[in-house]
Amino acid sequence: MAKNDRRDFFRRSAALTGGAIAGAAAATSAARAAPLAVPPTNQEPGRIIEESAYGVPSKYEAHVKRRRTDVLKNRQNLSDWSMTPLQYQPGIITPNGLIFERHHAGTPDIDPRTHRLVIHGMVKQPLEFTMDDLVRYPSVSRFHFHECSGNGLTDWVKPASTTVQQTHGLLSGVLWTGVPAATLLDEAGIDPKGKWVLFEGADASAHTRSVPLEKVLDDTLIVYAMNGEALRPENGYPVRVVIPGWEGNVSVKWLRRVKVSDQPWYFRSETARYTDPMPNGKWRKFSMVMECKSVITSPSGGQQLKNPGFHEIRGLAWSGSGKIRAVDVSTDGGKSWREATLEEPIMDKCLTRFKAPWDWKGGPAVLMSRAVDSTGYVQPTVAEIQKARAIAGFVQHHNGIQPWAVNEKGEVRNAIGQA
Ligand SMILES: Nc1nc2c(c(=O)[nH]1)N[C@H]1C(S)=C(S)[C@@H](COP(=O)(O)O)O[C@H]1N2
Ligand SMILES: [Mo]
Repeated sequence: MAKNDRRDFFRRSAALTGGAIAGAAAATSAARAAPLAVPPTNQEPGRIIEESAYGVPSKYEAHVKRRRTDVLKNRQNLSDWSMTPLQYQPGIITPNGLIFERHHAGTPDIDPRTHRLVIHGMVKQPLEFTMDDLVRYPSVSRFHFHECSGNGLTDWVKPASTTVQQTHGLLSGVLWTGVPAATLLDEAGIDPKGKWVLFEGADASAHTRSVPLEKVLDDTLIVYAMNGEALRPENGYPVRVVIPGWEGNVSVKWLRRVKVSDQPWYFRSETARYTDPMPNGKWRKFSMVMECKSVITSPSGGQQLKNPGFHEIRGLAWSGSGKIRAVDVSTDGGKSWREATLEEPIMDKCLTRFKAPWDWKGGPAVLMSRAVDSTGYVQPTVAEIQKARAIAGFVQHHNGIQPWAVNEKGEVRNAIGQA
């Protein structure tokens, strides 16, 4: 945005916010003079504290839950996934019971007392850790987004999914706690010829990936806790690796083996899957960074605007290459854009919230968001990302701009490929 445009924009949005909030008061709440009736909850004591109970959300929030894709039919439930209800997520953190799940052969039930993790291969001294050993190491906690590279794979070309949970819900925001992988590898002593690191899971898929040593020493974590409690079984209990900003697939769950080598292993998940077909007929050799992306979570698919007037456009932006620098929003399908407000804290490889006031006139509109990260990378349109890849079947790493179409009744629907 040029300097003058920016000044104009601030004037316009200040006017919009002021005027619209006054309008919203008239449209969404009723004037009242008489005192409120005293409700029954004021007249009798509430539920008492239950001994040793693990708290659960209000029964009125029962609709807020993980769901499977509504596009693909799963017939065997072993290689499966569930998605985060982003339309109900008010902050940058996803509660543990709502973090998306993706596994290739079910969730194992691992006893932390017998679980062992080894570091071996090109190291001076192979090491074996119990869970008690791991928690004794100096620990760190970091906020990061967590996204499966298959996020959006049902909606590459045309709208198939109805809600943002279905289009973007292979995404969560998590506070991870554990030990930097560098600490453990340092202790094992890396052979100077070491260049790649293998991570292997203790599940029935024995899921395995190769990660460059540079990334492992930079910011990779061996974690045992998420959002203030032990990992949940479905997310890797008792220990997993977290590779910040990279596709979820490399963050191997139920971690049992770390091996150092001078070359990658070329596993199925890095050759037959999780890489990208390019227009020249070749496939990318490794494609692990999740590039800059954003999505409007409200208003979003399946929701309905009740009244014209003030609405706050809200959404999430993230980048595997750094921090979010800016998010622009459009309400006219990308013809014009204005800058949204980013909500602090804005952290590296983490979900960032954005908000923009919008005065809905009651007519059709197409809402879009476009994120820019700290490297200057701009989130592509769907047309641009389609051109950059050969779209055939299950294509990964979809970071195109998501359009939501609003009709005159206020109904919001997925308009990917149509706007
Ligand atoms: N051991 C093991 N690790 C795994 C997987 C798996 O099937 N087995 N799935 C991977 C994939 S594809 C993703 S997207 C993430 C999902 O992590 P989550 O279930 O905690 O969200 O775990 C990765 N790590
Ligand atoms: Mo994934």
